[in-house]
Amino acid sequence: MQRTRFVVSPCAAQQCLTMTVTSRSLMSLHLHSHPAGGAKLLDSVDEGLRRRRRGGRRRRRRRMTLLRTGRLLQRVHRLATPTPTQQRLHSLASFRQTSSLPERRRRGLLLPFSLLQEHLHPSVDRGDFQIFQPSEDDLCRAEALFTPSAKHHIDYFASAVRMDHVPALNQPEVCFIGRSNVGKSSLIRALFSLAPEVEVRISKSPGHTKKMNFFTVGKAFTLVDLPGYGHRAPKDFVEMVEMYLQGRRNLVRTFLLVDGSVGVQKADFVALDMCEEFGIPYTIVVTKIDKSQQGVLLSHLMQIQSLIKTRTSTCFPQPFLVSSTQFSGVYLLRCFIAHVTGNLNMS
Ligand SMILES: Nc1nc2c(ncn2[C@@H]2O[C@H](COP(=O)(O)OP(=O)(O)OP(=O)(O)O)[C@@H](O)[C@H]2O)c(=O)[nH]1
Ligand SMILES: [Mg+2]
Repeated sequence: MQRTRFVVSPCAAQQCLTMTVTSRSLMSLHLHSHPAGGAKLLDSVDEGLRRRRRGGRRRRRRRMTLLRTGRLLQRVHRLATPTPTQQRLHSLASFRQTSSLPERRRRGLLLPFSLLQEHLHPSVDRGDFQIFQPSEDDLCRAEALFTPSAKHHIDYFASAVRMDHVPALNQPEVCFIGRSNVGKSSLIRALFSLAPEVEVRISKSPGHTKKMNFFTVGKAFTLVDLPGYGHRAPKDFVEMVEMYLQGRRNLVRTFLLVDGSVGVQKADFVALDMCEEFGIPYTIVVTKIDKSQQGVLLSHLMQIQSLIKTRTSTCFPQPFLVSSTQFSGVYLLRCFIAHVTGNLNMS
């Protein structure tokens, strides 16, 4: 029971009156006054208590109303304020969001080569650049795989610096290799743009990714961000990455990234020869296509195409063009990953 210390003003009791009362009934009354005033005092105490109870009820009711209003306002505010996920979702994260764009811009985002080819001489064979041609329905279905839900978690899983530290996962795996700073982590971040809570760290300075970082896409597949080779590569890079590429049983595709603004570099030839030597299926991805002029990009692309034709046997004939900052080619690559990991039958 709630106990209240109650003091009646001296004008009623002419003396100070201290009482101990409960909120429901008067429990005890200690009068420090003349006994004759007792009845009068009791009346005034009763009246005081009643008023206090009424006031208390009113105050409680007001408090409850305020609380309820407060909670309601909080809920409205919560609904109106975007969640951290919504806040960080890029406006082009989803392929569907491109539908409101002008046709040419949309085509450039979905099939970057389609715009580039306009600058190609008619005698140049375009076939090898358009082998993988998914329908919009395929793109949609692939996107669903890259969209997290309560039953389909997309998450960072583990990091490893040695082969005996890599997580034992059975689902198909794809990995990203390339020179430091070529844009591996940025590309993974763009692929995961529908799950912005997945943290993929990127940096302007080369050699940022030091470990093999594993990301799981539900039970469908795993995506691995590898450290870069070349400038500021980790000391144990060769041992770490070579062992992984050779020894990973569930690795179904390696994406070898080449910087579209600088073309194939010496270190890229070494990586390409390594993939050939290991006999692993790999695909070349040309990054940062937003960075250079179209003529420069086209000449680099022609160089890559001739390289694939003349020097490779396990490389997919079509190079993929991407810009992780502008999302060009990202939807197509999502679809290709879904396809090579066995999660998408093309329509
Ligand atoms: N303009 C442009 N810049 C990009 C693109 N992709 C990546 N970058 C920039 O390139 C720099 C390196 O990107 P990262 O993704 O960290 O490169 P990385 O290959 O993971 O590098 P390491 O982890 O060091 O091997 C960052 O400053 C990115 O913002 C792109 O498509 N366009
Ligand atoms: Mg990185």
